[in-house]
Amino acid sequence: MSIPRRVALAVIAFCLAPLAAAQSKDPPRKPVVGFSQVGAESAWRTAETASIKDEASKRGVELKFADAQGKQAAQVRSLRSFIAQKVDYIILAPIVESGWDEVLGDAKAAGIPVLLVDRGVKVKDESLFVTLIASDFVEEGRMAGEWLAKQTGGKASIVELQGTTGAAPAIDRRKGFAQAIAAHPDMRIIKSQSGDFSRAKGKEVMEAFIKSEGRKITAVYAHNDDMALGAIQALDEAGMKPGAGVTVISIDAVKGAFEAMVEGKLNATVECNPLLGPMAFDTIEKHRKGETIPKFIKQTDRLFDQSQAAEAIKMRQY
Ligand code: GZL
Repeated sequence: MSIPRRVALAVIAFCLAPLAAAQSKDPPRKPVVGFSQVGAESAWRTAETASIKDEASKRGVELKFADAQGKQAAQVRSLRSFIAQKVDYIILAPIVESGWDEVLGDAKAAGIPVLLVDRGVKVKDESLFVTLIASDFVEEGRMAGEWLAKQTGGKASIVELQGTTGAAPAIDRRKGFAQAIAAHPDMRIIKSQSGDFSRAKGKEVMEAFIKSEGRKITAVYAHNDDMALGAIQALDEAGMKPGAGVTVISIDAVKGAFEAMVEGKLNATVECNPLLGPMAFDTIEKHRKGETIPKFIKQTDRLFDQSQAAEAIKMRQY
């Protein structure tokens, strides 16, 4: 008994339909991503911005970039604008830890996942962000303190240049350093003040420290290289021989720090990786596929001192 031709064709079409559908499926549309950046206060920040912008263009992702110029209110406005534009993802480098519950709640209500890069936030509900891609700042502070203890034989009168008030790296680098030197009663922080992560402010605050403490100062701990370079300028102008008479330790490991170590004016710096672009966009791709994302994606850091500077500077990307 022959099957009518039209029935046979219908059966074949039915069997091939799923295959045809699979082949016709377009690749998923590229996401549109809003990136709210702290500002441009340091060489580290510039490197981070470049890394995220470069990675977006490499992947053909439309990136809406907003520079908050150091103002949290500007960041909140940018996030609201991204929500109104219905972006697919938000990348946020939060200038300070607090004050994010409401706007991150609005992003969640709009169904827009938020990735934190470089700095964390304190929120009541951690489901307000997908993950934090950053260094462990307490560990960085501890590494700096332990190195200084070894370098000075556990005896130092330290002035501390803190980062931006309320920022996660400033809070935690201070905490880690204090933990490390607590084991050494002859290591004391005699002055501590924010230099806002900038070279100019770091120089200004260091000049005030020199004015009030003068030759009592035997070490400087700066929460980033930009402030350390400003402090080195102030020490030079005061004839206090940075890197020799006064030991200087900082964090970031940007190129300027290596140049200062080669010159013998900076003693050591703890690396804090700013090249977070690839990890950020890999994480977005994984999230889109429904993969489970850890709440904290920790970057590895290491310390560089003068003995490694001349070699290491040749390999530095930022
Ligand atoms: C660290 C970053 C800090 C850098 C500074 O992740 O937030 O902010 O250490 C930058 O140089 O200004």
